[in-house]
Amino acid sequence: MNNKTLAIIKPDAVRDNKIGEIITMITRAGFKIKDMKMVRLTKQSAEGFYEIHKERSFFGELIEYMTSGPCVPIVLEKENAVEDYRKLIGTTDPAKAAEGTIRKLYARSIQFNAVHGSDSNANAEKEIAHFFSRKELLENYSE
Ligand code: 3AN
Repeated sequence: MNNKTLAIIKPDAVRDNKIGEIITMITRAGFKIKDMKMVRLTKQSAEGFYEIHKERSFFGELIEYMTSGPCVPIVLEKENAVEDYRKLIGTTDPAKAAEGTIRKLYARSIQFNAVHGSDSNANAEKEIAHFFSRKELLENYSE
């Protein structure tokens, strides 16, 4: 069954001019782009998105990083989207990521790790809603 996941091309990868290369890897892997935008997160919005990490020692740095420039949230659809996209991006720490993964190719460190991917279908739904209102989601666009 097809499902959706939220990808984010993070500010470091946008700054490095890698949006196109990363999207090419995503579409070559069989994902369909259902929605996409370029936004600069506010502090409040980034804190909301990463709420689950708020007690972590790196939370402040994570928020600073995610608000440091524009990022590109993308709604992807594919069979087994959540799991397959996590495989395509590789582990959180690029030093440990498999060859050929997005993080192995484009991430600098565990902190500046180029891309995000939802870790479950339930979180994908929440994360998509964080960036795309029901009304603006293209699949709900009726005009
Ligand atoms: P993933 O992005 O692989 O799901 P999470 O959810 O554990 O990983 O971490 C969310 C984000 O927090 C990471 N993408 C990274 O930017 C940052 N992060 C995670 N672990 C660390 C760490 N040990 N030090 C600094 N930043 C981290």
